[in-house]
Amino acid sequence: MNPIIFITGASSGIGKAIALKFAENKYNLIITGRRKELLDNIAEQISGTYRVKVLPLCFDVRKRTDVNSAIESLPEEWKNISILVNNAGLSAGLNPVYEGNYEDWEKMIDTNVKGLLYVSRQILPLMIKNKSGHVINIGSIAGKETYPNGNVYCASKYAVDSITKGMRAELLAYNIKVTQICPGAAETEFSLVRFKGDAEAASNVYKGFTPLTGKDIADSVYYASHLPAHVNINDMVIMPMAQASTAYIHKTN
Ligand code: NDP
Ligand code: 8X3
Repeated sequence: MNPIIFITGASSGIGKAIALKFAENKYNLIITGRRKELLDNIAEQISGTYRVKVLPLCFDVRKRTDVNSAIESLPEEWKNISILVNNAGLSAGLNPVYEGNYEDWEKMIDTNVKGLLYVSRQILPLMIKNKSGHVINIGSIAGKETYPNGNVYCASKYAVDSITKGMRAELLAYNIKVTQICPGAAETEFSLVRFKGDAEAASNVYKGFTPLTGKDIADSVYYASHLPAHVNINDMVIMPMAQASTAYIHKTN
C-alpha cells in the first residue's frame, strides 16, 4: 500500500495543491473540507489521473464531535497515516479590534486554533502507536509579525507557531517529526474568504506583483517530508520575491 497523507482543507488553494503533489508521488490521500461535492469531485479527478486511492472526508474542523467521528470511522487500513497536514484555515474580515466582528473572531480562533487541535488530538495517537509520522502545520507570516487589522488572524497563527513548538517537543520520543510552514501572500481563495466574497477586493491583493501559488507551498511540504530520517525542518518561512514582510510588498502598479 502507498503511504497515506491526511490533508485538512484540501477542497481549494494550498491544501488542494498538496493533494495533487502527493498523488503525483504515489501517496494515497485522505482529503477533508466542508464542501462535500467539491471534495468528491477532486477525489474522483485525482484518483482517475494518478491511480492512487483518495478518501474524501467531509467535516467542519470546528465541530469536535464531527472531527472525532470522521476520524474514528476511518477503515483500519486508512489509519496508518504517515503525514498529517494541518492546513484548513481562514481569515475573516480586516478590522481594528475596537471595530471587530465577534463572529469573525470566533470563526478564526475556532478553525485555525481549535480545529487544528481537534484533528491533531485524533491523529497523533495513531502515529504514536506506529512510532512514526510527520505533522506539518501551515502557519503564516502572520504568525511571525502582527499587522494592523489582522490582530485576531495573526493571533491564531501565533498560536499555531506555539502549538507546533509544543508538539515537536512532546513527540520527539515517538519518532514523529513536526514542521511548520509559513507562507507569505499566496493567491488562493484566502482573500475571497477574508473579504466575504468580494472578488474585486480579493483580486486587488495580488495585483502588481507575483504572489506565491498553492503549488509553491505544496513543493515545500513535499521537500520537508522527504528528508533523511535524522533531519527535520522545524520552520520554513516562504515569501513571494516581491514581499519582504507583512507590511511591505513591492508593487509595480
Ligand atoms: P483557501 O480558502 O483556498 O483554502 C482554505 C481551505 O480550508 C479550504 O479547503 C476550506 O475548505 C478549508 N476550511 C476552512 N474552514 C474550514 C472548516 N471550518 N472546516 C474544514 N475545512 C475548512 O485558502 P488557502 O489555501 O490560502 O489557506 C490554507 C491555509 O494556508 C490556511 O490555514 C491559511 O491561513 C494559510 N495561509 C494562507 C496564505 C495565503 O496567502 N493564501 C498565507 C499564509 C498562510 P471548505 O471551505 O470546503 O471547508
Ligand atoms: C496569510 C498571509 O499576510 O495575508 O496568512 O496574513 S497574510
